[in-house]
Amino acid sequence: MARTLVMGVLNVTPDSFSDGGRWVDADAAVARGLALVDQGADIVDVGGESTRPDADRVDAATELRRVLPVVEGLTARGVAVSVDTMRAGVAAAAVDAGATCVNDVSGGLADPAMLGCVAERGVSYIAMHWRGHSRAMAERAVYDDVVAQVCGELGRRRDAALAAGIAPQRLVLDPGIGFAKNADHNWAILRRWDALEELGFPLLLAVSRKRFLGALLASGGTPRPPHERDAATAYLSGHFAARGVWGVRVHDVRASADAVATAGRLGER
Ligand code: PMM
Repeated sequence: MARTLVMGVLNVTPDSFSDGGRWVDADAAVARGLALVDQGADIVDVGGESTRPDADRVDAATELRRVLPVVEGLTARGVAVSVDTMRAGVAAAAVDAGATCVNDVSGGLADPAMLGCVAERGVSYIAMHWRGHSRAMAERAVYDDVVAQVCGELGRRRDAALAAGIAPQRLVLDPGIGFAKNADHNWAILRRWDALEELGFPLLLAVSRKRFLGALLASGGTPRPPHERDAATAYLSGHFAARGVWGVRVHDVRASADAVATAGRLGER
């Protein structure tokens, strides 16, 4: 792998925490995806279901209706697309429409058909650490040793993905920053990235605009709003690119693409 990949976030949802409601129209979403590529995205991650804390689930038909035209529109224009979904049916339809990667925040736990579906289609798979749907997330943010437990639980998802027949060279792992984790949990995981590296697979960093950055940058008790968390996000993109992370999933693509390029040049020998 030459360098860290930049995955641009494209949420085709009315309610995602940072870009919800902006790209619900398919043409606008495709245009947004093309703009992300212009800004330096290697992959556009298209999602039709918000996973923010307390979000309600959408039904499969709605999710498919949101995602499919956008995947088709982007892949027709030669854009590499991943589909952000927990549903095997949505993943299958998106792959059939040209998506080359399935990004599953549940790591195969939400839909028992997911791992087999991905294995059968031979596409890449991002398995994230997950402890339950949005409504149950906060109460499950309880750990004795967050680093050891996240690594242990994610290691079991790795094993399940491989056992289902997903090719090792197509598997990426993600600790799921902000998913059933409070700010201290998130920082602990980021500080102990070496423990995740020991799982032996490429890693995705997905911190973009997340709540723990808003808390870090709060002023007078008011969290920094999501779209003003991009400098902190880009710093982490550069930092983890220097560590050789496989990819960074971000909203502000330009800043993180610049950070990744800078880290790459600095790391040359
Ligand atoms: N976070 C969100 C959505 N999809 N996918 C992966 N692999 N990892 C994440 O941490 C992740 C994700 C939520 O953020 P968004 O609402 O801004 O997309």
